[in-house]
Amino acid sequence: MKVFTLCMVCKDGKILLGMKKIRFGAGMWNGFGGKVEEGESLESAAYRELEEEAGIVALNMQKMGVLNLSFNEDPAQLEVHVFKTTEFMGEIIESNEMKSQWFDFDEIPYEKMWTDDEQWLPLLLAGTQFEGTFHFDRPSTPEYSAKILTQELRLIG
Ligand code: 6OG
Repeated sequence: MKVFTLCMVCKDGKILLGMKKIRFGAGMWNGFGGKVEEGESLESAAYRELEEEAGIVALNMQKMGVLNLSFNEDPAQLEVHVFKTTEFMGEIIESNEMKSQWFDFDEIPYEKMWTDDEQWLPLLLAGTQFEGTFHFDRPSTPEYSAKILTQELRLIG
């Protein structure tokens, strides 16, 4: 089981998404995040990854949900802790991992995102906390969009 963070930056009715250039999820838009390091808290990892990938320092970090992700044709099991940031300092930069762009909430490019995002991102934008379990056929690649085989999505609170 690998533990990751994922931070969605939302401001003035827009969401900042990054086009992932390398590794897991390359070719797709996503929030900012990565692997939680040994001895690091989930929240510190979320702040660190956002700064590394988008160049900005968050002023708040709200825990919104957790995703349990697994695949039929791949042993990877991921626990992704999802956060929301609405205030930050600094200039958005392009990193070697991510090229970022703002999207209106009604123009989110779900067709070029992980297929689970369409299920939970509307909840996050509405301020609802969630816990989701998604089982996919296999990880997405730039040529193949992972299909959800089973899913469970629970709203919290
Ligand atoms: P690095 O390779 O940068 O971390 N991630 C997912 N995000 C979404 N929305 N859906 C998924 O469904 C995901 N699986 C992984 C977690 C990978 C980043 O990608 C996220 C991390 O933020 C399968 O270290």
